[in-house]
Amino acid sequence: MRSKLNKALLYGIVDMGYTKAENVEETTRALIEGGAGIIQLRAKGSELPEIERLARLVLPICQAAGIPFIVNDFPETAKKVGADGVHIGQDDGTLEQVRAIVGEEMIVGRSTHAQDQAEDALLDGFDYIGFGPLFPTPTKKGRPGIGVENVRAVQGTIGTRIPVFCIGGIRRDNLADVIATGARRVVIVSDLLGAEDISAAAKSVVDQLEKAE
Ligand code: TZP
Ligand code: MG
Repeated sequence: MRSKLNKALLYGIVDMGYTKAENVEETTRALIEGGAGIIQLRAKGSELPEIERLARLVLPICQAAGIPFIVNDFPETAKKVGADGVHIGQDDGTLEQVRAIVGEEMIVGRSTHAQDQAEDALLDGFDYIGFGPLFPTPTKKGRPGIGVENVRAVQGTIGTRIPVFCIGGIRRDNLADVIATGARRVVIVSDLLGAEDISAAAKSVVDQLEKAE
């Protein structure tokens, strides 16, 4: 699955803040149909049994498509359902602590909010990073945007070693500008999940990212 991770340009998040539980499968399929190369389940505030239930819905869809399925925040749940990976934040412990739960094979990603954190994540041995939020976003309330100043440097140093997914406030209408600052992979949540045609929206993003390569 690490080789599949390396191919992913668009990281799709099935975020329960924007998706009704009954639409989880449909949303997952639409993101994948549009070209998302990796999918995360993000269910802030949901109880663990519900996260586990949703994960068991999303996982087989990702498996059928041959792309990695990542659980946000909960290594035990990721392990229990047989996910391909887990994503953790700066305050969610060390890679060692997570590896003790999920083992060596699972993909482990880290959120980073500054260049030094991105460098640390690479040195620690994380499989990929999220870098942002580039811009303030309602999806992650209370966190300031870090701007695009360091995107080119992070992409050039870290992004040549592990995937760097820029995140936070990226939309179809500013994607060209974000790509122009050096981004080559992105996470887009609200602009895709709020789109009338999620699959077409994702496809337009992937098309732009492919051209940037
Ligand atoms: N981490 C940093 S920003 C963010 C997360 C999960 C949310 C990105 O969502 P959106 O709607 O694409 O700004
Ligand atoms: Mg987290």
